[in-house]
Amino acid sequence: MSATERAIASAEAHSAHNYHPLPVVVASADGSWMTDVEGRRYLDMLAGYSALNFGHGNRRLIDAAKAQLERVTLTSRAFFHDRFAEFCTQLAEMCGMEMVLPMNTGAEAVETAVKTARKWGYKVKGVPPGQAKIVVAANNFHGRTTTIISFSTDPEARADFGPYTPGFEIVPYGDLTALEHAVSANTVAVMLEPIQGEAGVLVPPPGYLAGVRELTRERNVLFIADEIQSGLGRTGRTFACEHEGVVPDMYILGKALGGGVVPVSAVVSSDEVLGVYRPGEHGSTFGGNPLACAVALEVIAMLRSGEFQQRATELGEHLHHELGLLVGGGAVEAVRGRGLWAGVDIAPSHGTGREISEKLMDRGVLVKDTHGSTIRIAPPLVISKEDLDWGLDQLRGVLAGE
Ligand code: IF1
Repeated sequence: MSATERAIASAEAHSAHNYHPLPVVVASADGSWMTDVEGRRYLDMLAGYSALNFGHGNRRLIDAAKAQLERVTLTSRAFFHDRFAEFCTQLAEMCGMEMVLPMNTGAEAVETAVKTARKWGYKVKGVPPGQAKIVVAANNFHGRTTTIISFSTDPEARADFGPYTPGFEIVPYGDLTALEHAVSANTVAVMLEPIQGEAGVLVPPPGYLAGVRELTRERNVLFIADEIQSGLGRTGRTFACEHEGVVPDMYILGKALGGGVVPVSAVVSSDEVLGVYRPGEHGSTFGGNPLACAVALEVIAMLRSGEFQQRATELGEHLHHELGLLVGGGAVEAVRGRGLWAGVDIAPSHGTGREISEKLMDRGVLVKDTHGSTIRIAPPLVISKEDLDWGLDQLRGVLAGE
């Protein structure tokens, strides 16, 4: 058996099979490239589902983490620490908001957003106790906790995990009329991905996000934007909402906020909304820990320059131009996305998303399929144009059956 086969067999024998990874065993990574246990190199065009916007082993992030590792890594929130205030201040400032509640994973931040919206509904809006409703979109992906999958429309994500958490309404993504009918007196929030990632990088119709903003403002409902995957430079802006000139009442952030080094997530909103909490009402052991704050502060500093957003815009235009040329050639049925983020629908005649992903792996490119026939392309924002073009050449070769 090869080193790869041995590692996979052992992993399969001793871990739950809740994933079906491509048969590659990564041993090291740098920038946009990963190296497996046998020394083979792969261009990473998934970037940890956008957690690795700044690439593997980003010098600034590693140095920030190393320095903090030597100082203090965890205090719990029972005490303050000397990175906490600057993290919350700078993150709130980047979002144009006032207050932060730090967590660790995206799902934890989404759960925090749900709890916050409900508490705001009862304490501020005056919704009767236990009656709060939150409107979400069909084909959403917000994480995998029991409450979050309770409002999923994906049978795989829901099956056998009941009983489900009540209090959610589901409307078609992009449909403002349906949304208007769903919002009632007891609606406390509308929670949406500004671009639906897992659904296949679905960009909403122009004007949709602005319409959601207007409707929620009119009806005194919180507009919550889950920018865990779409945010922090991926689409060419700090936040995907910016493409429509929209500022939500609350951002949910994660993934790239920790730079792919440590899990960092947060809910960011106003004093009115996050001011509903009293001590002891919510929390987390690791939320806002010194190591997370140190890395996230470096991420915020890097985003402040605008260079990553600019790269995602310029290289994203190139990416979408090249992918667009494939549509109509028989192998690619549609391409969607924004910035350095694309969903490519493969014609069934040319294979499933998984089959294309495996063929790309054989050529040294790593992507992830979703929902059968779509592959997602989301390289680190530090990818060079040469590497991006090389990756596109491999995709063209696979689709041409070379
Ligand atoms: C897996 C998907 C992507 C997210 C949005 C919240 C979360 C995610 C918009 C939860 C996480 C991850 C989860 C990961 C694969 C990946 C994923 F395929 F599952 F749906 F990116 F599209 N909101 N997405 O995209 O954040 O708790 O994971 O930190 O579960 O396999 P998390």
